[in-house]
Amino acid sequence: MSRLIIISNRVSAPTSKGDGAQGGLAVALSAALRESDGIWFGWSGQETDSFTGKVDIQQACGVTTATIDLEVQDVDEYYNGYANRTLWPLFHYRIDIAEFERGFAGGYARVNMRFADTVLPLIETDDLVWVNDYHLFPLAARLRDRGCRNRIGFFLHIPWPPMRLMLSLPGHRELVTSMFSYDVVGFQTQDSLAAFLDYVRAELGIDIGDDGVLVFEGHSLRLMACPIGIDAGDFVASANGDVAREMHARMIASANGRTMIVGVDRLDYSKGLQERFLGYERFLSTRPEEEGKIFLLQIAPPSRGELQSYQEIRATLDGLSGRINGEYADAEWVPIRYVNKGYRREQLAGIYRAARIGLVTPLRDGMNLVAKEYVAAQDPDDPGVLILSCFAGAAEQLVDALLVNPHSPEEMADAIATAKAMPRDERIDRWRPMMDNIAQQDVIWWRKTFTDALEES
Ligand code: ADQ
Repeated sequence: MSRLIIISNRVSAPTSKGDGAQGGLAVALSAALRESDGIWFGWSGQETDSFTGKVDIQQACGVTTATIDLEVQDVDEYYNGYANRTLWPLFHYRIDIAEFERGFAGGYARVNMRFADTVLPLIETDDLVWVNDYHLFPLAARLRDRGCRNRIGFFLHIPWPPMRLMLSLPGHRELVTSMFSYDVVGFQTQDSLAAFLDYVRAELGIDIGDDGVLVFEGHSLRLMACPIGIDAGDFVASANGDVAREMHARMIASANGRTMIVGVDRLDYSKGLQERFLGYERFLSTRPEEEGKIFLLQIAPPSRGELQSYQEIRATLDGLSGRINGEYADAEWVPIRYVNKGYRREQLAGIYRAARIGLVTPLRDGMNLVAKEYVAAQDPDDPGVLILSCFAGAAEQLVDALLVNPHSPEEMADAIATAKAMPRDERIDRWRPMMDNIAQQDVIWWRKTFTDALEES
């Protein structure tokens, strides 16, 4: 196995296993880095007055991390700007809030050069280089400019937008053609891959060969759909561990015989939280006999709070949850428990298991790991029901969920009613194939499928 150099915007430094602070992605990538004696490179999260290019190399739990600090202006233009105010909204179909500022694009180009300059000396001849996510689209091109001839792969964690949306990005052609400096580009879904192909057919006039390879100006690029999974074995073990059991028992006690619905999302407009609250409100308003018999626990830790669009979604949800609770609550019951904090993975596993219904209704999502975690945490003899947005990448795999259009409050209300009334046999029949998929196409499968393709390229 070649040595692996993983590059992403942020580096999730490994912690001792089992403390629940690390996500499945970090666990899986750390395992690969340990096996291959590799390096994880990225931004430290720290800001400096002026860029020094100093690389801080650390060893933790058998993994080598290499990080750089960025200038305040870099963070404003590249991270808060182009990544989170231009690409993130546009790639989640929110052209209405995407901001197209030349300063952002300039900062993005500059930081990608800074990444290339600082990571290049760490790369050895036979290393595989794996770049992750939308912060770093042009990185391979900048590495090639500097003479790097290694195999370089790219994985996009968010959706690839439809061609007509992509055309609204100033400099779209430059961004896409820079991707031909990669050897392999991986998407979460067939849908994203097809949207990318639509673009290159229409704008670059090229098409994919029978071998799955695109050729543009002498560069060959292999495309693949390679859905990310969770660390299923570890998550199932977490759900059966002491911390999860205790959390489960506390949730069951506090539910007091009521049906619990759970939602767990970063507080982000792509997650459809407002629409979810409205769908749940529709359920309550059309089924008065359910009042007092059900509640929604929505866990939503704030993210990117310095950006205005995130402050607005937070204020909207505060208002909406307050209004719905004000209208329906009584002395012994509130319909929505709205919690803005994070939980450890083991605690989440216990909470998922206590919920008869998992409500995962993003308006757009590359994959959505919460849907998979909810399924993996269930009791095989008495599983809950997953209600899943048809616009989450996970819907390509989890076809036995109750799939809904998250924009339709009626569909969501009907799905809640169906899930609540679903007999145990049907719940098991739906859960089993989803669990089999999650166990088989887990995060280790994802990492191996991608790196094997890169190694063969
Ligand atoms: P995210 O948009 O962050 O990821 P998601 O896939 O749902 O979305 O992953 C969120 C992770 O954070 C889950 O593991 C979840 O358990 C955890 N989490 C959320 N709320 C939490 C809380 N309150 N406490 C503790 N943990 C919490 C991006 C893309 C997704 C894609 C992933 C991985 O937007 O589409 O699935 O990357 O590729």
